[in-house]
Amino acid sequence: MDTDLQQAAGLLRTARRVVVFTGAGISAESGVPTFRDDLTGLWSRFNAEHLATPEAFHADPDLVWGWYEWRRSRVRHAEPNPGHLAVTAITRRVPGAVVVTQNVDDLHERAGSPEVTHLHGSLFAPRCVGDGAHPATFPDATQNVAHDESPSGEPADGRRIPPPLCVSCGALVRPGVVWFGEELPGSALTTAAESAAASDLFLTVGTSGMVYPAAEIPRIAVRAGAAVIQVNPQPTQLDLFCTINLLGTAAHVLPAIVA
Ligand code: BJW
Repeated sequence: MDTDLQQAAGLLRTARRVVVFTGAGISAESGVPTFRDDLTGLWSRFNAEHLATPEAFHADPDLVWGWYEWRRSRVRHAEPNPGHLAVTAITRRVPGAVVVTQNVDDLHERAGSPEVTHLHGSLFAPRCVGDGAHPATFPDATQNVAHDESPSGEPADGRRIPPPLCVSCGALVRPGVVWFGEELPGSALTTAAESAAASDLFLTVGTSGMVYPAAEIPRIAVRAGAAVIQVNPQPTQLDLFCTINLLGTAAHVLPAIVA
């Protein structure tokens, strides 16, 4: 085992207050696309301003809902990978370990991690846009969406699906994710910030560290004196802050440091 991996495994063995902070990269090997990777990232193929803002939903709800139905379908057909399973192993080994994710998929939960804090919401928690912000229940249409994908796995061009209407108040139902310009759920942000401030070991996995305020969380851990281990095959905005920078993919590196 190489020295950095050995050091990381050693830190994990002795740590008492561990936070695992994940981004889209941990789900990449499950076939869920990241946002900013060249060629394969969602934002290299789709315009975030037209799909991931409140203004976009207001302007064209059917386009936005259709795109998120395609995203939901992709996640439904994906399985947790060894990276997600290694995170679960950490939660079992270290009492009180906290998992904070920016991801809107449910792969940590399906890998068995308990109490995952979702900073950017969930594809599976749509809510209405009305005053009550009711949680929404409606028939799952993702089965149909999968059949409409092109051979490359992309949604049919311009596919529009009208959002359902809230059964409580009749307003449009919207994806339960945090779009650009929107506030993060307060309780999730507080849990993340407080856990980072109290941590002695902070693992950041598969995130570019570019999107705020989530990108502030690893920096809080650094200021608190925690050791920071990064797992990522590419350089990131967080390189400067890392105690150990493990250049590799989540599904390969995480199981090696948990073993
Ligand atoms: C692998 C791998 C493998 C690949 N293994 N690794 C301060 C400065 C500048 C701007 C701002 C600021 N504060 C706020 C802003 C504006 C904005 C922002 O941060 N913009 C930046 C882009 C500059 N932030 C906001 O708008 C936020 N809201 C806000 O600030 O509100 C203020 C407010 C206060 C009061 C009232 C009202 C408002 C909200 C941000 C919401 C982000 N939403 C998204 C979409 C979610 C829904 C959806 O999924 O569609 O969240 S954007 C997207 O980016 C998504 C992600 O969670 C987030 C982070 O991306 P992530 O996970 O890091 O992915 P990538 O693709 O960037 O990186 C993947 C990494 O994995 C790479 O490093 C790869 O190398 C690596 N990798 N394969 C391991 N196998």
